[in-house]
Amino acid sequence: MIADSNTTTEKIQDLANSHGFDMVGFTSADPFENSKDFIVQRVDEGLLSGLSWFTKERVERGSNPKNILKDAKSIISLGLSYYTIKPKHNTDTINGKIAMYAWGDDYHRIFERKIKDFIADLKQLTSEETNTYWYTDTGPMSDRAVAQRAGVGWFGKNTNILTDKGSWVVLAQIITNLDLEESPVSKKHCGTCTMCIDVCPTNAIIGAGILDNNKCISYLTIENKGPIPMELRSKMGNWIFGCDICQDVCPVNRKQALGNAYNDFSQKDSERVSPDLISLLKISEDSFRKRFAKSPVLRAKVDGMKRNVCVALGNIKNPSTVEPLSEALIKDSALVRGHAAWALGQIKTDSAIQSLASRKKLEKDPWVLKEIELALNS
Ligand code: B12
Repeated sequence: MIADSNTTTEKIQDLANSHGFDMVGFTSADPFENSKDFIVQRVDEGLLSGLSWFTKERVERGSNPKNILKDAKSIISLGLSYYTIKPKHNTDTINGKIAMYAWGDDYHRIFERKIKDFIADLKQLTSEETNTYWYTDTGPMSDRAVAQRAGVGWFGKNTNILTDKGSWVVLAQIITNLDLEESPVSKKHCGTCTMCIDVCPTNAIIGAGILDNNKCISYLTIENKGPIPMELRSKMGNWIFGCDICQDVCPVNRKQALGNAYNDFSQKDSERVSPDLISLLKISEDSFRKRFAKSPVLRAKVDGMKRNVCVALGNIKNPSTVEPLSEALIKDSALVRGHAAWALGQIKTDSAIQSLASRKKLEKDPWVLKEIELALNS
């Protein structure tokens, strides 16, 4: 479509930089055969089985950009760094931890705003006939496979794309009918380092570049809508939404710089970073929506969040939390009641045992009843 593709690619690179994308790379719209095979294998092995929507059909469709945009020729891969400074939190309260990508505004919104503006200018630069189709996260494409092939970064053993600016990066891509020059693929790799594998408390990284979704704290606290497997609860510490452990230890992340969209990702309110767990346990659905307005945290839903809070409290084991947990054991949904029972069983003071014993006489839900019995016998 464009004769002088070299120059156009450079101009698009400059345009993307001027729109504040921290990383920009280009790759062809050829099928992603290698990553398709890897991902299908992971699906077959059941490593993504908790995500019912993550099917082989979806992977097949997402692996060929031409299934999405018929006249696709290239893909523009875009990255935004979400690295930000943690606000100080109240040390008098008992706090949980939220993964860094979720401290500020939801990155889907941030990308949407930026990509729409960028595409408008891209059409001005090239032609109104330029076709585009963009995704971040929610599409069938592997955002990481695109970023890797477009030279934005390399696959870390924790499965994240590591870039020269670290792995605190979210990814998006624009498929287009423009014929663009491909960026060189990064030659970097993790070498012999296995820190992320060694440190994961649930042993979710079962091999270099292989994650068992069902054990990942990020999955357990965000995507999983049911009970958290009992054997994993005590390994989750006080993470209540997502997890950053495998990125925190990564040597590539030692050097850090703030990204261009820092203002969107940063957070001054420590309650959206290290929330007071007791107030979260008591929060109403309405207040939850208000407190986490525009935040990815809403994805957990109020009951999922309260479930996570119970697990964190069960790990912190502070006797002062017996009262609010006992209240949750009576008032909340079955999902929360069951995890409140577990937490009380971990704290195991006389009053915790008393609450469990009195609830046992009234509880009607068979799963919660079982949790209470296990907590009493633990
Ligand atoms: C499903 C999903 C999850 C699942 C499963 C994660 C997983 N690793 O598969 C859960 C809920 C656990 C999750 C968690 C997180 N996610 Co997520 N997630 C996705 C989603 C929707 C699909 C990912 C996918 O295809 N998984 C299937 C697996 C098999 O693919 P893969 O991990 O990419 O596998 C590749 C490597 O293993 C590599 N490979 C194969 N063999 C080998 C061998 C070696 C030696 C190596 C090094 C690599 C390697 O090739 C594979 C194929 O490309 C993408 C968005 C999208 N549409 O792409 C976001 C995405 C991957 N998530 C993202 C983020 C930010 C996170 C979290 C950091 C959030 C948090 N803090 O809690 C964690 C990170 C956990 C982790 N270590 O992966 C970002 C990642 C950005 C980046 N820098 O990589 C994405 C791209 C969203 C976005 N648009 O920015 N996520």
